[in-house]
Amino acid sequence: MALSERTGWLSRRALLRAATLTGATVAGDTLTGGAVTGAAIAGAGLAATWPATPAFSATLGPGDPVLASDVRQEFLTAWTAYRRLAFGRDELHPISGTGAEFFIPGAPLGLTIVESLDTLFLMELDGELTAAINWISGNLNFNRNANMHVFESIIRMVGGLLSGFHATGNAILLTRARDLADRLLPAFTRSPTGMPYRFVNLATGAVSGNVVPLAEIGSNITELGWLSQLTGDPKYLTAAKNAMRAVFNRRSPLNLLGTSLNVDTGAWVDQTARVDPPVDSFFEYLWDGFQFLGDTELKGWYDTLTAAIVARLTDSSAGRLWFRQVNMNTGAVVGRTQSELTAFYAGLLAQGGDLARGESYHSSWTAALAQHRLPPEAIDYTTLGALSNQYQLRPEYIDSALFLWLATGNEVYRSRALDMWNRQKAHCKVARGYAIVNDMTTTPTTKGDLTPGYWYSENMKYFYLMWSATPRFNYTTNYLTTEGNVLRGINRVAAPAATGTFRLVNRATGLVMEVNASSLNDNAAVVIRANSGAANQTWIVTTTAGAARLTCSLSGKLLNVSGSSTTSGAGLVQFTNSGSTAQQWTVSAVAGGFVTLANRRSGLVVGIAATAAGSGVVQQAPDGSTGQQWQLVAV
Ligand code: DMJ
Repeated sequence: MALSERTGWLSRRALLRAATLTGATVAGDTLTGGAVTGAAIAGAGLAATWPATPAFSATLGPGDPVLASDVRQEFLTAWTAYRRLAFGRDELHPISGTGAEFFIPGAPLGLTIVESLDTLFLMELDGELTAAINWISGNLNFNRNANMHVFESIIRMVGGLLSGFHATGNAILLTRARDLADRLLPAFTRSPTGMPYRFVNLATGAVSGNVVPLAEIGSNITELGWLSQLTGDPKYLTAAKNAMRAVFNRRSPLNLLGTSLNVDTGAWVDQTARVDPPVDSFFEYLWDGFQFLGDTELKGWYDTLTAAIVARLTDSSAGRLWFRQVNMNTGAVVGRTQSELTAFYAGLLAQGGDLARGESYHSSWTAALAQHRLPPEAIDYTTLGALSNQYQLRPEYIDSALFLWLATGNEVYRSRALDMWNRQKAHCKVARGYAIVNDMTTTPTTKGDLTPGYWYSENMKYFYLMWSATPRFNYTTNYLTTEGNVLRGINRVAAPAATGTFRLVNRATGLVMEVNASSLNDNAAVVIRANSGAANQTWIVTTTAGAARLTCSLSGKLLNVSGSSTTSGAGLVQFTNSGSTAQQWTVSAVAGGFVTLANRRSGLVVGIAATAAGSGVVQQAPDGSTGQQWQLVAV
């Protein structure tokens, strides 16, 4: 039985309470009053109806609940660190415990929130998704008098918002995506060639940066095309298609493309033909424009250019397939290196119909990986030696493993993904999640202080999809963008029945509330501890007489105020249920999606006695500090 038909283990699992997503929802992804019109889309040269082309048809093996849970827990650790320390900032710096901006210095755009939207949905972290959407609704503002990087904005922000809209139907996400796209559109419309400039001032529309690599010119047709579908306005799709056509029309007599163009003059600046970045996803979007939008002209361009790549760029080293760099006009070889990012091409070749070459190319990267702890940023493929010892938490090898698995059902690709999962855990893990690696040859590896936004959108989603068998994903008809944003194939099914089991993560420390040592006994003290994922760190929240009870998952005993419960400073214990008000808590939301837990009898609030791991939990007079605030993270 195909994996997409099996959802049994998930529905039996203890899962989170289904949260109500805020904001208006829109049925079927179609805005009321702005419905997609076939005429508008046909006018832009595309099929008038949404193509239902099944992308994948292989029979898939069963999910692996243990691995899926592991991925989810690791994601949660990183996400809760971001929630506590950098919520709304573009990216988390997990080592210093701070955040920083990716796009505009001083102007947080919540990149990690946007990158995480559909991953949160797929992992059934609905409460966290609500907090994310609330932040977007209240804070995300694109009216900035600053230059924005057009390519990164479209694949990360527009794509992320659209995938969130696909997952939830929340209209605010589509509104924000459209607002950003409208602000970015001058990059296309002010260009004499139709190929976009690199930067646009979001407030004024002023454009800059006229030397642009192909990935930046042509990795936008699925995001912009779908925006046209959703709004009924063809201008987004038209801009994207014109840019791709302008590039295709400048191909060499060998049907090869170079690396970068001057978008004012249309002249090639770098005539190196390559599959590597910064060209890579240009080819991906030719195929995707066909697969996702049904544009057969794009498929023709993909076929023409891919035939030339196969004829002129394929290389063999030690019997393995690689893609060299050549001059686009002469075909002369100019390089034999490979970027890690090019590993995506294995999956693209397979999707584009060349399964044998796709599988072969993934095996080449598997051989390279055998020489290193992690995939190096770049290699000399004639030796498999690293040209850089960095690994920036890149997703491309896993990305291809997912698509080759979907295409073939061959378990070797999940084995390769598992190998990468273990390597990521062994060499990239830090206390607050995962970090890029600046030097993979040291022991331990030398970490860099960054969790890239794409890690939330790509790596963790790919791993989770391979092992979760989630009913929220259609394993046959899906479409994922170059940034891993799901634009087709999310099933908006409700989360399975609630158990209301949560971890309580302290806002000040990030430590998790747990039952101390002899946790099966009455009177065991409650402390905060680093997260181990153990059952003595999870709490079942149920409502009784209008207040919450917190039951320890391991012992089944209730969180209780010890001794003189009206006294500030009294410690907390777990105790068999007495039904007393000392065992009942008022859960109140505070800013940022955190909660306070006030004891019903005393009115005092659960806080921590100190900041260290292992310090006791007490009830104290409310002081508004973050030490008295908790994140309820559904498990
Ligand atoms: C991601 O932003 C996207 O996958 C993009 O297409 C290029 N690669 C990065 C991550 O490596």
